[in-house]
Amino acid sequence: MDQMMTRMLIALIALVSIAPAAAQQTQTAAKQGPSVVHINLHEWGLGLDGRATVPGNEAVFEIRNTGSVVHSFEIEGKIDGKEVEVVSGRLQPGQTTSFTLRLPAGEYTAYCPVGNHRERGMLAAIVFRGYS
Ligand SMILES: [Cu+2]
Repeated sequence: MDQMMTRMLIALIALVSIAPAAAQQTQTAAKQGPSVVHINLHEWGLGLDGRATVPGNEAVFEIRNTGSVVHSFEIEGKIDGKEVEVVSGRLQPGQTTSFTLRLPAGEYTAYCPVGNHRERGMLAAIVFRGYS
């Protein structure tokens, strides 16, 4: 076996032995406790790039107002046809808050309910996948 072949073989063995361990680790991590979703309220966005995915049913929303005006964080959606909503309350610039939500799998809408901030871009979809 030439040197090149030996090196490729070693690399291949390394890949095969690492891959199952990494997959297992990810699965374990996903099933341990809630996910953390960082919300960065600012003019004009939530810091989520328009969308966030929660792998399970539970998420801790860590919310910070990094903007220069008052903002708030609201998440709403439908559970069994009923409208539900959770609101953080108004946050001054620099203020933080957090809450934990346990929700059925589905797509929810997050936005800032202050003034016309939602229309200006402080809006994102939050998808709870639920473990399946
Ligand atoms: Cu706002």
